[in-house]
Amino acid sequence: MIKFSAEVAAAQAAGQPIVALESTIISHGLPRPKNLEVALEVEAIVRSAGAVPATIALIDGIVHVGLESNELDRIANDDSVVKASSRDLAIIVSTKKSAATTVAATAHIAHLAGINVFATGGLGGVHRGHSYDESADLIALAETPIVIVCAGVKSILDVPGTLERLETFAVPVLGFGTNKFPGFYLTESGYEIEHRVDSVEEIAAIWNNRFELQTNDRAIVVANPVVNQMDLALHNQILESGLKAAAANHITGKAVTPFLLEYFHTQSKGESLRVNIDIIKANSHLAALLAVSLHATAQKK
Ligand code: PSU
Ligand code: MN
Repeated sequence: MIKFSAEVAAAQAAGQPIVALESTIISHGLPRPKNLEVALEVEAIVRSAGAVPATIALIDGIVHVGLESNELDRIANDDSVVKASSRDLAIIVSTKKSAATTVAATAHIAHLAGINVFATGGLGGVHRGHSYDESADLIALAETPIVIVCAGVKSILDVPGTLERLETFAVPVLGFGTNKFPGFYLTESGYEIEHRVDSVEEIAAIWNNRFELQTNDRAIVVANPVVNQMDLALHNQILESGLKAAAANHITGKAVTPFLLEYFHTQSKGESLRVNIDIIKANSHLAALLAVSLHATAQKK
């Protein structure tokens, strides 16, 4: 049921390090035409760090691990591409539709394909004001052994609520070079995290030790703070008006996150877009370095 791109198939045959990349960022997170440009740049960043990119999506009902350039173009530009989380996967396959995959769906497929490092922008989590609205990303993190590099959870969410859920699900959260939990568009969310790592080798060691301890049945979150954050006052002002706009427009379900991201990008006149792109690039680079390090430790064993 899985089709591998030529590049990913070759990497798997040769045992090279691979980084999974999600596609909802491309289809529903970034505006056209920047989305395709960024998707290609992110893949190039992974390659230049010594790993092979595997962007994951469903095309005409087939699960793709690694996209050829025409397939990436389709995910970026075809209006019929829907946003698929874990629960949608079998339905999309049955109906032969095309879909971009969220963190939850991408993590699941990456694990199926034997990939253990994954880069995204910001995780989904508990929504503000509606704590019953919890991203399926959280459940996927609780069920999928994979390292996910992100810039924290999206700042549009209930950050402390999400951190508490990650604790409940026993998902370790590692701050990369920091004890401050990053806030997606913001370098710091205002919440602390207990564990800090300063190198990919430390993450690789934790990953390997989890196998020995058999606590490796779930994800590890690596939280990588953005270097040049969005202007704080602008961020807070747009967040407040964006949440009101989402309520006024009766935006619900899986449309909430894309609505708020787009609201930010238009209201900030591209400032949040600049930050979002920086985040995705930095996380993909770090994920690639980690994949290379994990690969080296696996070979030594
Ligand atoms: N990170 C970004 N942009 C995005 C997303 C993450 O920088 O668009 C996507 C991911 O696919 C994540 C999804 O899984 O938002 C969360 O959606 P929801 O809140 O509906 O679970
Ligand atoms: Mn939701």
